[in-house]
Amino acid sequence: MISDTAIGHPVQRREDVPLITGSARYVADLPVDGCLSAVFVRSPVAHGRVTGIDTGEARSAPGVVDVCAGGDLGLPPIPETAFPPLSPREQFSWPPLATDTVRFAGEALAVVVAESLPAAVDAAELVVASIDPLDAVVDPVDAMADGAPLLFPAHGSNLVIDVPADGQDALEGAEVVVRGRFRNQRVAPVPLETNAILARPAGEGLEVFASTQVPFRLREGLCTALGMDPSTVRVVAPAVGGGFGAKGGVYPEYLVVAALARRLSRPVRWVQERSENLMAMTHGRGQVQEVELGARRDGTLIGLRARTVSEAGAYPWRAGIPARTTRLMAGGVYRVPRVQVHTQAVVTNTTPVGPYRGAGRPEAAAMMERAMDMLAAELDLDPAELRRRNFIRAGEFPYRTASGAVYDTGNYERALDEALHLAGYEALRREQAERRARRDPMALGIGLSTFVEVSGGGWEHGTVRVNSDGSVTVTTGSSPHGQGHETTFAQVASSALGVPYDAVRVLHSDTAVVARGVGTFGSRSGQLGGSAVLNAAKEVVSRARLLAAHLLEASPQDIGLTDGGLAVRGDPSTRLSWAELCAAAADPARRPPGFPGDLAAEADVTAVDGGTYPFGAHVAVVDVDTETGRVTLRRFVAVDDCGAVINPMIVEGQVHGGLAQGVAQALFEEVRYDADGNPVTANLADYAMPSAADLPSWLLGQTVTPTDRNALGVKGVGESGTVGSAVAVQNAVVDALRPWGVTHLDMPATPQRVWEALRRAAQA
Ligand code: MCN
Repeated sequence: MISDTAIGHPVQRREDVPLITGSARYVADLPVDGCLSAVFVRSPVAHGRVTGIDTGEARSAPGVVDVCAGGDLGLPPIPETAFPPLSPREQFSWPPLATDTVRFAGEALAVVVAESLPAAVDAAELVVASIDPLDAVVDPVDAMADGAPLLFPAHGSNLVIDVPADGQDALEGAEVVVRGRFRNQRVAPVPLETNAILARPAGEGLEVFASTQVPFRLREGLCTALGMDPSTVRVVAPAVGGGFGAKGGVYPEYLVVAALARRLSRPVRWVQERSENLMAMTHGRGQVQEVELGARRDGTLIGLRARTVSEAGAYPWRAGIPARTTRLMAGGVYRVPRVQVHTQAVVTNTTPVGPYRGAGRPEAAAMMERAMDMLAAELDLDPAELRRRNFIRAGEFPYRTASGAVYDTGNYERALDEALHLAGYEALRREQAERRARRDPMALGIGLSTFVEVSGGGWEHGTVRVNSDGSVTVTTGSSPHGQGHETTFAQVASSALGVPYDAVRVLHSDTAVVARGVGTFGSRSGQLGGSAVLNAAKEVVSRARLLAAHLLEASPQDIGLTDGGLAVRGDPSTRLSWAELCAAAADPARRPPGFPGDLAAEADVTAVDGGTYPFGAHVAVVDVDTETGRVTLRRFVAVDDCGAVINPMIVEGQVHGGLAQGVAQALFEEVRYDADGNPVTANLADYAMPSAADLPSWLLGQTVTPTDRNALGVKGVGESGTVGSAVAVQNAVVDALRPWGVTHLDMPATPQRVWEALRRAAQA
């Protein structure tokens, strides 16, 4: 039956069976005869001059096939990603194996390749790196101070991105201004599967299996670095155990392993260990925000002025992506006539920072939503009321913001109404007032966030082909790693063609099978990849109508879709099944002159006006024990609007995952270093990643405001749960502590931090 698997229905993910039963194959599982194992030797210090790397003893260790360091492989350094108007600058490029300087603890210095993993691990211990330590700098603000140790002395400063605010004084005419300095702490993406790659020679070229979100981008990066023609390189992303944005780049290790496979003419595999992952996979967030929000006494916003200092880590590489997105989205869901953001990013002797679920939007939402709560407190207004007074109204779309985004569609007040209703807001405020009146040491906090984010930039590719047996093959350039594209894209194709859902196969993540594509990040796949599949399917239908009209001697306008084929409208007896149509197309005697020999089509879909703007409203309810500082998240309501929905079950799952990561940032997670740049959270005992037991049961609501920027009406959902949730919890904690004199608390709200904030406030 098509009806209960069509677009809009909660179809169970077809991906789940192989994933849950263990038959899915990750890079580490691929059976490849004669495969060598690579192990990286990493810098034990955060900053230093490399004076020599002695690989002699390692080379002669049992089972060792090769040891390379520094420039041995002749690989070019990895370029910085552009931050318009700045273009990539060579001096900040990242050498795949450190040459003269190491800039963070965990930076790759050398690689050992051996017949077995244990042999490679043992031999790696024998590589001796001589490093003259240099002073390290860890804190981004310290890194900007005069006299700070410089990571790139030729640049003269650690400030690598400095884009001033534009526009006139944002606060002019404000009757009240609230000011804050917020620290959006650095967190680690921690996908279940770490980075991993297997490269093997294939004729003159290479076959590469990698844990990546972007097979086409990886192929391009490999070809550029190795001087190869893309037609000779095949990249496959097999089962990928999550990425959360951090697998969107071409890592140094990936270039090294591919180069080794060529150099040794043998397959080489590398699978990152967990501690290695916590040091060498890009981190996320890491932004210090100085914010001033001006308003009139009635709460009407006048302007936002901010300076954001993003941590780039040791190499700017992909750090510009979140930094510029925070700038774009700074004004949030409000009519803010003037927004001025001074965007900076600095290098420090720490792991490079890059996009992580939300990539700059959670930072923007946290900045604005904390400031809105401060303003509400200053004006003695209910935070919900202050938000209501300032929302961009439903009739004002498309809406051009002061920072240059053009929001497509929205109804922010409706989302807030729904969230407040689901949370039982009035009753909660009454309970809070009662507890405050009796000075209950168990404080109740209610935190709101109303947020908007940007999703789905760039373009994506899809094809649809009807096979001779009437089944359908879809290909997509997107590369799912937990998002369920095989399910949702099959729903799209089956709905558009009127074929059973089970008759549709979706192929992806293999550059030998898919002609071109971009990949999966930025909550882009449903709207761009899904719409490409829809457009290709519609093209197949319109061609099939011409063919059916020819065969049935009818006018194409009179031909319609019927269950499993096409027929003259109102006359099911004329039905031609898809298999019959396919056979007719293949037969030159039966198809019309000039008609192609198959029923297939392709489509590329490009984002309109920078993408779509999903939004929502979250309400967090916390109990804070003011005697111990312990925070318990009692209730969490999330209303997310991602436009039209292809699969509500998958959308819910995506929101759940996003909420978990946002709440984790609010309450538990933080990447930390000591003053010398040694990582102190490089394993999962020290890095507090929550389990399901640490999280509440989410209460979800939904509003549906379709976009007019793609054929499906779909906006992104993969990140929105993360965008609004962290600050909702943070606002709830601060709300709980207000009677104790606490006006702001940086994340994560660990018991110690909460307790210290209470102590400080009591002493003030
Ligand atoms: N969808 C839908 N209706 C909508 C929007 C989306 O049914 N209105 C479906 C899509 O068809 C797709 C899924 O929901 O099956 C997510 O779609 P989308 O929002 O387009 O996001 P992407 O597929 O592009 O996934 C990227 C997004 C990002 S950016 C991060 S980070 C993230 C996320 O997905 N990382 C994840 N979700 C993740 N989920 C898992 N399990 N693992 C990760 O690493």
